[in-house]
Amino acid sequence: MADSATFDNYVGGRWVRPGDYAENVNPSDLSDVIGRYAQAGADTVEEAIDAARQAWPGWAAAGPVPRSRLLSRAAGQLASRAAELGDLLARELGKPIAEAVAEVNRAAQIFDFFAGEALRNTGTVIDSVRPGLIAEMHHDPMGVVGVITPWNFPIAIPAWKIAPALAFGNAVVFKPAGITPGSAWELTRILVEAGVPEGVMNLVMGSGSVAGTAMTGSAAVDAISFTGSQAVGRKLAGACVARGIKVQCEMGGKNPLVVLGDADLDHAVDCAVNGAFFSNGQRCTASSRLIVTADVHDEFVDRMRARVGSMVVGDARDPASAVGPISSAEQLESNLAYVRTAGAEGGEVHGGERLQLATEGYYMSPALVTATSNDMTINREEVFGPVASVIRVADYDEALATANDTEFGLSSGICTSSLAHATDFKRRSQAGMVMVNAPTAGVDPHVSFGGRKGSSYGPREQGASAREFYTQHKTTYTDPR
Ligand code: UN1
Repeated sequence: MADSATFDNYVGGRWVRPGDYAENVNPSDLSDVIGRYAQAGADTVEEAIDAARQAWPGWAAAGPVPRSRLLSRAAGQLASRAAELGDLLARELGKPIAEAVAEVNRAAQIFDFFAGEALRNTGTVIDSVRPGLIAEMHHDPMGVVGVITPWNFPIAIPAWKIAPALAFGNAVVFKPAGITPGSAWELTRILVEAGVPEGVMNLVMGSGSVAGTAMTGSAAVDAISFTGSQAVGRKLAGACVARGIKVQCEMGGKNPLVVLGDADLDHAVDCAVNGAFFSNGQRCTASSRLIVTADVHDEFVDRMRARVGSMVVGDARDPASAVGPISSAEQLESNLAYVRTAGAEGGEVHGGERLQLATEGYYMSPALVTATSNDMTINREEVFGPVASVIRVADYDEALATANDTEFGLSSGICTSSLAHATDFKRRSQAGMVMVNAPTAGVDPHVSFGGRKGSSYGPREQGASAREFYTQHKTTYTDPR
């Protein structure tokens, strides 16, 4: 297990010491070393996959009750330790503390939901066209499932992949993002203490290029669920399809929030601030394009500038901070470069500056870029930081066309008091999730999640839809003679 500040991988029911550890530091205070985390080589990933292969038939045969109970116990632990685990999450990622604690509670709710789903894996009996025969549809486990997760929701996204994988009788090999190993390690330990059988749950912390590639290249993995960038997701999906294995990718967005002149403007500003800047804007569901009709544009911009300008940036564990540090030096540099490009292409930049605070950390002020057009880089590419742009449009029709003019299609939103426009937008928005008078980000733990176009590939995640990915169909015919 762990000694003072080293954290090992978990393979085949044992905590395994690697050749290498990597230090992880707090982005709010670079002098704060959180711990030293194991770095899995390709050999460790192979061992984890072998262990999962051997363990999964037993888990598949265990039936729903042990699986449901395991998930319930994990949910209880997550909920009762939400304050402590939220603090760790805020410390390793820089997510503001209230949101970090809320994320742990959300992970608990996800485990609770799938504890129920484990008991509801019903099939279908169909009358055969041949008298006397019985046709049945079953949902069988996939086998060994690889779970590759990003850093921005380091406990909720692993929860919404691992909980259904285990609920439906699969064995898991879990590769978390390199900069948020602590939450992944704690989640794994919770499952171990809750009694997950040896080999059913494996943790392989390490780099994407080594551990992720080893997992994608293994012939013994039956399915991979991935959330992360479009570039990595497309490559991974290609590799999985070439090997004929099931794959699910969730790859980000460039989500529009439309504000019409008949909207409750205070509420629209709340939705935009929440959607664009909560969680430091590091959400694939972030409202990064604010599309506003001309009749209300100037008033909306004035109110947004006042709100965004007054957001307190500081240490993520300080409850006074509305915006924490950016997750890493690379991400900070990338955000600042997008802001510079937006200015160079003609946008008016408000905020978006590098900040030096009391502790050395990856701080920047949130940025609102006004006077943009939808063809500018800032409106085409996902920034993944506290940066939002405003696009002025003439009317609803132009707003809808602009909202849909993107290669992404994860979420979208509209603020309006017009039932006709809200209904039309729900119908014609080319996004997987459409919000009316609500932020584009922030989703329920028990409802299907996923996008269209370049945002997603494969079956939906979460809610009742999750079973589609974590099980495979079997049709049987029986003549009971
Ligand atoms: C949310 O908006 O609450 O990576 C969840 C992401 C998404 C999760 C967003 N997969 O940001």
